[in-house]
Amino acid sequence: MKVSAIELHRVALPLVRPFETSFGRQVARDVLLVRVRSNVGDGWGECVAMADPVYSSEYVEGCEAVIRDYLAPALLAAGDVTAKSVAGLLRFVIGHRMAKAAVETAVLDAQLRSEGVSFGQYFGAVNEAVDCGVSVGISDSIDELLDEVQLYVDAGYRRIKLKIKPGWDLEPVRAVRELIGETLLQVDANTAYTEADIEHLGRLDDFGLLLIEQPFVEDDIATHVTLANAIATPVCLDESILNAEVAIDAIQRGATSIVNIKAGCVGGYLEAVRIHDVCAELGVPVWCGGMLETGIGRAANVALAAMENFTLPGDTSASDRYFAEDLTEPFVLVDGRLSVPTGPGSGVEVREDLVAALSSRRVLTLR
Ligand code: SMG
Ligand code: MG
Repeated sequence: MKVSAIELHRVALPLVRPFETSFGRQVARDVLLVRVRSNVGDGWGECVAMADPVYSSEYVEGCEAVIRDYLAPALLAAGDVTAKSVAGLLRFVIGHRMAKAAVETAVLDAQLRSEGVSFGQYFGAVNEAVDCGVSVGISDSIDELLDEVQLYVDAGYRRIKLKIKPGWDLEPVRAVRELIGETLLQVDANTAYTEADIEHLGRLDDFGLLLIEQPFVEDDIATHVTLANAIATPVCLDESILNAEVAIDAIQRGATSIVNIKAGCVGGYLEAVRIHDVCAELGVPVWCGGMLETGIGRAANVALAAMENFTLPGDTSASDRYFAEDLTEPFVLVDGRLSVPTGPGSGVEVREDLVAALSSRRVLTLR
């Protein structure tokens, strides 16, 4: 295809309830959407960057700048483009994986819509629906946490993930374990701990957790190895997984025995499929992470999560867990699962009227 224009949309989308993690409390998403216009049709991609650089070095304004000043001009100057050629075209820019992922996904969506192929078919999905988990933020009290968890259990979620940080770990986990019985339970620290906490984290072994996600900073593989050797709970990397090569290295060093794959963080769905494949070869199960995506990003995540080695429930929750109104038709939980869209490309339609109504500034069109 030949890309003729790239539009950058910014949407202010309130969350139905605040989401607190070890790095802060979020009440809304500041969503950057990329629409690629081409001779074969249009495609959309959602950037997963948060408003501030507190989860990752990337953040919305930075992503917008790098797309506007570097990625979009490179794509517009290229001749014939396919989703497979995008990563190579953009390789001259170091890092900026969230920005690159949004651009590549928009190209992939346009390409597959024109070919009549769904994301699921393209990725090699083997399931028609995926098991869903839900990520539960840090609460003001254990009672409030239990109320929220109960809502999700009642809604049918197949796995609960609790956000933890020093001072909010053993007691909430103990209380939730008592509440939910055998239901699958895991925790996510978002890098809030240090090597000095290893003995303390070992106490989580009492609660039969599926895994502990990313206790230490993203560039510290070594301390994750030490922890994995010290505790029974499996260690799972998220922020550290930058690409397939890092995943292989971390697995071979014994830092992670389960991998959280976030396509929006590793440069796109093609890289996410590569990570899935190398993990499968190494016998390491994976699950699909989430970045509070709207239906646009969720559609692609659900298709990815339908691949064979995604054997654990993902952070692929229903639209109503995040937003009063989604930017696409809503994703609805049925028996703890979401259906994989079957239509061409992402298989969902962007509600352009809503995108325009919630827009926080004028659309930027690059040609
Ligand atoms: O999309 O349901 C979701 C959120 C899942 O907890 C989630 N994501 O580190 O795994 C993670 C976090 C990153 C985003 S927190 C704002
Ligand atoms: Mg995480």
